[in-house]
Amino acid sequence: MHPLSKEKMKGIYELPLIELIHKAAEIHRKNFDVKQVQISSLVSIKTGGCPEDCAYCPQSAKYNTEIKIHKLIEPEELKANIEYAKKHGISRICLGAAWREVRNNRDFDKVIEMVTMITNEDLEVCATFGMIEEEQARKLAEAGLYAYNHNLDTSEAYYDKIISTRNYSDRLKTLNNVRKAGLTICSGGIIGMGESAEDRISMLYTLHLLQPHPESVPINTLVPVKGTPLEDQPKISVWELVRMIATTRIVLPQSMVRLSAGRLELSTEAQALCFIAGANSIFAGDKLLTTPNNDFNKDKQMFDLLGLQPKPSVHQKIAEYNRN
Ligand code: SAM
Ligand code: DTB
Ligand code: SF4
Repeated sequence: MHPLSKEKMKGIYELPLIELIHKAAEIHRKNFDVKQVQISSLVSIKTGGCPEDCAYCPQSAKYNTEIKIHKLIEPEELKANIEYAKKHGISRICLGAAWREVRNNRDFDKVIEMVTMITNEDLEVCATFGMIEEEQARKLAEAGLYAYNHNLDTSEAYYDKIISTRNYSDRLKTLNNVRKAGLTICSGGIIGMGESAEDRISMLYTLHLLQPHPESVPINTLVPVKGTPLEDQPKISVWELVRMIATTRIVLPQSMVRLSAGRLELSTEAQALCFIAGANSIFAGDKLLTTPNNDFNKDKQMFDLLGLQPKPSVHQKIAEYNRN
């Protein structure tokens, strides 16, 4: 796909909602089996005490939040998560650590071990560990890492309203390191932090200019957490979320669009609209990293009601192909 101009992208974002949803649904159907939605789970392997000051984040050491801080877990502790994932159609496990950047120390050896453990079970592993050098990303790739998550979060113009301890170019540099190491990229953002439509379009434009496009694009709605600077941020309308998802689907047609944080606030009807508009992944399990998430059984009921199926991991698809 030739890059679109920013004006063209703005035109898409501003389409009458019903037309936007139709257009996105058509593009979704062209590129994916619309019944398949990937179920991912999150594991916070190191929680809290992060030196960064991201205004949305309960894990920043700068804010007084009520999370349970812990140092890096041991690889064995992941066994239960792996078993649960395999039993419940979860095909990707995303490991999150509240680090500013990856360091070459004992903890890094442990995460390498974790990545190998999960990959050996034919699950996709994604990691979100903050800034990373190409060499470190390469080591994770060699251990089997499938994707690295590093969100742009918002536009470059709005970035310094949200984070002061790093800048947009640091973010883009990490994404470039991840790509050079041969990993797939998971990068998206958060809506509902007080940003304008222009900021949302700019963020999508930056993602759209990355070549190849990020394979995975999480769209989070802010979960306001007590103690963070954004704790009193007003809720956004579900229609804004649907508009964002539909635009993402159109401008990043082959990417997995992840209906991420904020799902707990959504009705089944609202989630169905998001799937129609092109979302094809969710985080499941009763906890995201530190905040609550939808009940797994309710999600299962939603899948049954809407006729959705859990999408297998790439490793499971290869294993299936080899068996036949
Ligand atoms: N420290 C790493 C980093 O910043 O890349 C990884 C962990 S961080 C928690 C991963 C992503 O979670 C953030 O980029 C942000 O998009 C999302 N996130 C964190 N807190 C959130 C909140 N309260 N509401 C919505 N999304 C949130
Ligand atoms: C992403 O974009 N959203 C997920 C995952 N990538 C790491 C994290 C959402 C975290 C929400 C706040 C919390 O639970 O701490
Ligand atoms: Fe740290 Fe990541 Fe939270 Fe920012 S989003 S404070 S870098 S854990």
